[in-house]
Amino acid sequence: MFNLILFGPPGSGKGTQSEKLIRKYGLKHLSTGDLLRDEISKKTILGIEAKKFIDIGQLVPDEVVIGMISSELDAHRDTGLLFDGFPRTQAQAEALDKLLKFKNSEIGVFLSLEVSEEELIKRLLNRGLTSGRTDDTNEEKIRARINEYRIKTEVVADYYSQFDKVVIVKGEGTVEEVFNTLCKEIDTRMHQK
Ligand code: B4P
Repeated sequence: MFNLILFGPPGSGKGTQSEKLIRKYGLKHLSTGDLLRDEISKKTILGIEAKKFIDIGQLVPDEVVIGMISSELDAHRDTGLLFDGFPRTQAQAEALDKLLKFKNSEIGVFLSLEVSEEELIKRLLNRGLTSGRTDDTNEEKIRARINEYRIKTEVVADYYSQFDKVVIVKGEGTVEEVFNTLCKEIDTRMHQK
C-alpha cells in the first residue's frame, strides 16, 4: 500500500492534481477541504463549527479535523491513500503518523507544490468567480489563508523532511506539465519500495 501527501499553499493545485493522481494510481482521495465542505452543506454540528473558520480564511481547529480523518481511515483500511490538504499543522502531522502506525502503514512520499504568491491570488480570485466558495471571494480572505499557511502549515514540510520524505515540485506551468513531474517522483518512490 502506497500513501502520499500532496502539500502546498491554497490554490497551488492540490485538488486539481489529486483528481488526476487518484485515477492513475487507484488511490483513495482524502481531501479535508472537501470533507469539511460536505459537512457544511449538510449543516452538521461539525460543519457549522468549521464554517466559522473557513469563512474568515482561518484553519479549522485540529481536534475537529483529526476526528474526521480518523473515521475516514477506519472506513478505508486497505486502500492506498492520497492526503490532500492534510496535515496542515504539526499536531495534525503527529496525529496522522500515530494513526498510520496503528494501521501498520506509513507515508511513501510528501510532494510539495511551489507557486508564487501572486499566481496563487490570481488563481483563487479566478476560481471564486464560479466556485461559490465563500473563502475565494476577495483578496483579503485569500491573503489571510496564505498567511495561515506561512505561519501554521509550512512547518509540516520541516517535520517530514526529518524522515527524508519531502520532494519539492514546481506547481507553475500547465496542469499536464505539473502532473507529469508529480508522476515521475511518485514512480521513483514507488519502485524503491
Ligand atoms: P482546501 O479545500 O484544501 O483547498 P485550497 O487550499 O483552497 O486549494 P487547492 O490547492 O486544492 O487548489 P486547487 O487545485 O483547487 O482548503 C480550503 C479551506 O478548508 C482551508 O483554507 C481551511 O480553512 C480548511 N481546511 C482544509 N483542510 C484543513 C485542515 N487539514 N486543517 C484545518 N483546516 C482545513 O486550485 C486552485 C485553482 O487554480 C483552481 O481554480 C484550478 O483550476 C487552478 N489551477 C490549478 N492548477 C493550475 C495550473 N497548473 N495553472 C493554472 N491554474 C491552475
